Parts: sequence; structure tokens; C-alpha cells
Amino acid sequence: AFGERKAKAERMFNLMDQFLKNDPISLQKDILYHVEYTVGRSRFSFDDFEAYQALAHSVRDRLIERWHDTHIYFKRTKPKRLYFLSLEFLMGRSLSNSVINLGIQDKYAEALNQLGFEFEVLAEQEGDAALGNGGLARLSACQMDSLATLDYPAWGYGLRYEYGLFRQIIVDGFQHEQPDYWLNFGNPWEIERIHVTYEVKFYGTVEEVDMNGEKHKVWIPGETVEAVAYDNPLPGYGTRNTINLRLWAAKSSNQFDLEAYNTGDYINSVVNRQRAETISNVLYPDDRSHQGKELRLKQQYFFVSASLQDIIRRFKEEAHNNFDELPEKVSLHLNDTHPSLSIAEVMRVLVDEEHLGWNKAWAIVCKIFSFTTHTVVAEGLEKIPADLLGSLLPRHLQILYEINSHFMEDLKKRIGLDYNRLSRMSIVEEGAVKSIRMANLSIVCSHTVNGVSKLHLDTLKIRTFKDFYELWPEKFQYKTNGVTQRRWIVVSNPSLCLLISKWLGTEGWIRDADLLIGLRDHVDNADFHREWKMVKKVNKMRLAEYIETMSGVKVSLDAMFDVQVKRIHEYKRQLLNIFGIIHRYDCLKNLDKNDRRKVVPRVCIIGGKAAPGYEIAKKIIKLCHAVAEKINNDTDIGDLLKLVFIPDYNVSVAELVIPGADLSQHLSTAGHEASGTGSMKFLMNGCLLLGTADGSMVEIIEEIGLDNLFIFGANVQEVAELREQGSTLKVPLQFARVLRMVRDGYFGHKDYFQSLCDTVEVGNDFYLLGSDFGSYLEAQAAADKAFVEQEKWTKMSILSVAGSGRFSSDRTIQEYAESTWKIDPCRCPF
Ligand code: 6GP
Repeated sequence: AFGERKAKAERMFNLMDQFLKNDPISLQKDILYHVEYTVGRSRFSFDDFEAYQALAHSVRDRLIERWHDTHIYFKRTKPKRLYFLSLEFLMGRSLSNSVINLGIQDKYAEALNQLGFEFEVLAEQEGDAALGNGGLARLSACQMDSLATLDYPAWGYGLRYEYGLFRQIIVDGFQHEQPDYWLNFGNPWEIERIHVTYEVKFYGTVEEVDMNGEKHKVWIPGETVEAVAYDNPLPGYGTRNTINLRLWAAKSSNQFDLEAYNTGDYINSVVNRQRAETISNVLYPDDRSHQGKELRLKQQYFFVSASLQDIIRRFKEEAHNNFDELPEKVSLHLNDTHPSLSIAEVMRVLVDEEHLGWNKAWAIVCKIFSFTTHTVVAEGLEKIPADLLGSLLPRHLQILYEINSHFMEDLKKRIGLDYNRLSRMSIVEEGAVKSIRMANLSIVCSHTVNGVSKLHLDTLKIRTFKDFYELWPEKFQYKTNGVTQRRWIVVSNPSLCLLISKWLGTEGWIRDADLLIGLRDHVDNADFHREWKMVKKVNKMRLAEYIETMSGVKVSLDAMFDVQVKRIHEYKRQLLNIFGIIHRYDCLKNLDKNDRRKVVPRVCIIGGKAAPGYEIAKKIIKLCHAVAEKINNDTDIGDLLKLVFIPDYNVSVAELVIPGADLSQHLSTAGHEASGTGSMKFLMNGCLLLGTADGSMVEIIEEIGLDNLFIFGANVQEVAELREQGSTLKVPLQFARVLRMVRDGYFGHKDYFQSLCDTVEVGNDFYLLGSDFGSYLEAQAAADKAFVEQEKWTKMSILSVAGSGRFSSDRTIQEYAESTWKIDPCRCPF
């Protein structure tokens, strides 16, 4: 009977497969249908934006079809599922990525051509979905793409912020923040599920009640908010599998405030209900400092509670109520500590609602969670004041205390009464402000704790989580980050994509990035070199045009395009870059005309956002503009040196900037960048890297060899030694000179820049700009020298791409799937 049912289902799927046709005529019909009936414009008259909307809806239809098929298949086969819990996803645009993954880009291009539109032009109409800050959030997006492509039965869960990461505008060289109204023009990529809603509770009290002779804790909440699901289908490449990213939005609950109604205060009651909806309103724009704000905690719990209700409901549908099976069916991944309240929440559900005993519940919980940390510094780790947690989530605080007291008891048995160590490892931090250490909680309860590069794990072992590592060495692993070559080559660099496929004789590398190694076979081929350089030139032209429209600065295509784009942080040392540029400018000014001719012209490009409250980072942005103004207007210098700041750096800007870069800079003080993923995107685009041996750079060096990039600066051990030296540290004269120029007001704003200069003064220079400056300049000189030898440069560029295969997020995800999540591919056969 099962065979018959299966055959019938397969016949049905074949029929359904025909439902939406993908030939250009059908696509045109669908687009025009959406112009008329979805967008509500006449099919005889619509503009580019309306055409984009209609196009997006026709793509969405195709996504939905596959997404349904995938989920029906998952439901039928009941595989163990991965739930990827993350408060941030930096998806960027969806159109190009979707049609490429669906494999129908050419057909759409043709269909649009006949309608008088160009695909690329319409793609530019789309705004970015920026529901995240930086590296962590973009990593989640890359990993979702890999999960779909590799057919894993995975779900992403996140929050649907009404306002994503702020827009950065620059006024007079200063950063200003504006809200990101990304939903104002509608979002064709999501599906609102008005029937998928859950109630999320806050505040209130905990009571103990007798049930059948047993005592149980019952949480009587003081406020209830509703979570509504918005689903975002994410297609894999070269597969029908299309997985779901489910984002939650807050809606006021249907429970009406009767008391307010009785007293007649109808208006206030309605207004108060709206307050509930503010929970998912806005993304917190700090990527590393945690301020223990109530709203942030509310966001976290709102997200955790809705996601877990959804996950447990699905589990119960498939496994009935046998919670012993939970570890075989469910893997919960904590993307940093932000979702770690999940641990207390699962305990609460199992103990209070499902009435499992504490020990049994704990044994289950310890088998289902895995955790990845994305930071290095202990100060960056999340701590939540116990008072705050107790008032918002009274039952969870009790559970956290209980988890901790069990843990402390066990720990004493293992390590004895070493009170210092016990207090360092405790989940509860006693002190002026008693607080909950979310990282300790995550480590205690997860079966695996992951770093994001080898060096990162080493740092965690010897520094940040030393005590835990000594207790549970087997828990600690690393999975070096990766990025998806679909977005970072195929979508963003179509000419390179064609060239690679031509010379490899296959498009197989789009699913298997290891094949890129085959480019090594052609590394000396003159035709290949010519075509390679052509591709770079085309991308540089695209970038040059963008620079001119954004900043009015005309740049020469013969110059080396030198790029540093990422969040602005002291540890990422954008200041080192700017100081290097000042030094270069200073040297140029002192050269005579003849010598200037020998200089490699540079276009220095810097971009990135500063957290709104991060004063020093904002000053770095201002300094960049002040220096740019001086240099770019110096007719003496002309095309030899230009400096441009690209405003509002985001995913779609990155797609334009990265392919056009010759050189990119990754300057973090060794030991501070957990991994770094920007470097991998540049690497895949044939851009040479200049940087420190930090994070994943160490592994990039292993892969492509020291000869093919420019490494400088103190390594991790040296950093520790240098810091010991304090105010006796030696700093090159050039550094002191540059610092003096800034201090003396050479670039204006003398007073404003003093405090910035203080941060790198000897004795105060925590990130060691001064002591790394000499070797930084040497690395820059080596880059100049290599750039002159175009054949050598091209070879290095080819070898960079050839060696980038290991930095595909496909590799990362496969490692997680096999060794951490223990999930198998589940490929929809239809
Ligand atoms: C970042 C790390 O700084 C970066 O090195 C890493 O590549 C990336 O995560 C992905 O793992 N961290 C964050 O963005 C962050 O918010 C709390 O950390």
C-alpha cells in the first residue's frame, strides 16, 4: 500500500511540476499578469520599479512551488532537522540570487528583453534586507544558502525587524544614522502566515500548584504578545530543495484588556496594545557591546519562545509526545549567545508543561544544543542582569539558578573547592550587579562549542574559555567560516563566473568549490591571463562609475584599487590604513617630478558603518573624510593618490566593490578577529590580500602560500609580548610624524582629532598601530612592486581564486552537518 501511495504521490508531483512553465513566453505572461493584478498597474504602462516588483512576484511563485514540494517531502520522510537560531541575517538582495539558484536566469533575461527591459537594471531596483550588523549576520545568510544547496533539512529562525541596520549618510564627513524603512515598498520575498502565530508571555509571577499529588511550577504571565510568522523561501542551487527562513514579527495579542475597557479607556487600551508591536521593530546596531537593555532581552525571548513553540509543535506532530526522541529528531544551533535563552525555555517546557523530571529533561537538553561563538574578547560576551531577567522572565531565572546549582555541584566533585575557578565558571556572576553569563550557560549545555577558525579556537582554549576547555576538551571544535560562491562569484561577478567555467570546462565549481583548484593548470597561459585582466578591468570600470556618482571623484583605471570595507572598529585598524595613506601622501609631496612617475598610482577605498554610540569609530570616519578632502583636491598629486569613503556599505555595495578591487586590506591586530569572511570574498574575486596573520587568514596563507599575499605585523604571541612593553615600546619615526600631522591640524579639526590620536599614543596603543606600522609600510611597498609586474600580479590573482575552494560555506556546512548536527541530506526527488 505504501508503494502505491508513493507512486500516486510521484505522479501527482510530476503533474504539478508542469504547473509553472519556465519558457520565456510563459515567464512574460507571468510578469505581465503580476504587473496588472499584483502591482495594480496597466500592463501597457509600468516603470522599472513596477517591472521589478512584477518580476519578483513571478520568481516568488516559482520559489513557493519548490518550497512546498520540499516541505511536503521533509514531512513525509521525517528526517532529523536542523534549526538554525540567529537574531541576525544579512540577506541583501534576493532577485539575482534566486533566479540563479533556480537555474532560470537566462530565460528571464530573454523574456524581459522582449518586453523591453534589462534584467540587471531591474535587479538594481531592489533594496537590501539588512536584518543584521556585520560578519555574524552575513555568515548566517551564506550558511543558509549552503544548507539549501546541500539538501539539508534545515530551518532558519530569526526576527523580522521592521527597521534593519541603519542607513549611513555622511554630512560634512560625519556619520549620521537614518532608519532603514526597508518594508515601505513591500517585500515580495516573504509570505505572511497569519495563521502561524504563537503567544509569547512576559513578566508576572510563578506559583506552585498541586497536580495529581505532584508539585508543579506555573508561570502566570503579566503580558502576552503574539508572534506572527513570515516565511522566506531560500532556494538551493542545482537542486529543487528550497528551505525556509521563518522570521517572527510581534503583534498585539487578541486578549483584550478588559479592565481598561470597563473603565471606558478604549483609546488608551488600543494605544497600549500597539506598544507590544515595538518588540520586533528595530535591530540593535551594536555588533559587540551588550548593554543589558530590557527591549533587547524582550526581543531575544520573543524570538526564542515563538521559534521553540513552532519547533516543538512540529516535533509532536511527527513523534507524538515521546520526548526521548527529541535528540534524534531535532538539532538546535545557537548562533552566538543571542538565542541562548532557548536553553532555559526548553527546560521550562519539558519540566513545567510536559512534566518531565528535572534530570530527564536536562539529559535531553544536553543532547540537542550546539553553539558557535563569533568573538574573541571576554568583555564582548553577553551578560544579563539577574534583576532584569527575573522581572521579565521570573520562571526562567529560577531555572537558570537551578541549572547553575546542579552544575556547581558537579563541578565541585570534579575540580574540588577551587573557589576562584568555580566562580569564574559559574553561570551566575556575583558582583555589584548580579548577572547571568550567557556564554557559560551555552557552553555548559551544548554538546559542541565551535570557534570560527583554527586560531580562534586556540584563543578560546587558552584564554576566553580556558577553564571550560580543561574540563571538557572534547566539546571544543572549530569550523572555519566560509562564504557562498553563488553570491560572491556567480551573482556579483558574472564575467569572472563565465571565465572560470570556460577554463575549467565545467560549471561544477558552483556546487563544488574544490574544483577551482583546476585553475592552477592554466596559471601560465597567456590567453587566460589576457582574459583574466579583461574581467578585472570591466569590474573596475563598474566600480569607478559608482565612485564617481557617490563621491564625485574621478579615478583612473590604471591605478591600483585598494579596498578596506567592513564595520569600523578600533581592532580592525582602519586608522592604520589612513595613517598609511597620510604617509604615502607625505612621501609623494616630497618627491620630485621624475621620481613621482615611478610611483604606483592608488585609489584607496574605505567603507563601513560605526555603531551609533561608538565615538572613536565615528572619529575614524571623519578623519578619513578630512584626509580625502586634502588629498583629492591637491592638484600636485592628481591621479597618483585618491581616497574615497563609500557611504552606507552593505551587501549590495559589497557585490559591486569586491569584484573591482585589486588589493584588499584586513588589518586586525593579531588575536582579535575571530575569523573574518570579507577576506574570503575578495580572495574568490581574484583580489590580492594584504593583512595580518589573524583569524582565518592563517588558513588562507596555508592554502595559497605566503608568496601570493602580503602579510605583515606581529603575530599572536608577539602581540602579547609587545603589550607587556607598555610605554617602552619602540615606534617608527614615520608613525610619530603622521600622528603629529593629525594632531597639529594638518587635516583641520584639530581639537576633534586629539582624543582619536590619544588612542594610539605610545603607552596607550592597545591595538599596536605604532609597532606594526613599519612592517605595514613594507607590505604596502611589496604590493606596489608586485603590481608593476603585471604578469606576476595576474598569476597571484589566479592562484588566489584557485586556492579559495576551502573557504566555501559549503565546506563549513558539511563539517557542521556531519560532525556536530548529525543530519543527513534529504533531497526532494521531484
Ligand atoms: C564576527 C567576527 O568578528 C568575525 O571575525 C567573523 O568572521 C564573523 O563574526 C563570522 O563568524 N562577529 C560578529 O559579527 C559579532 O557580532 C558577536 O560577534
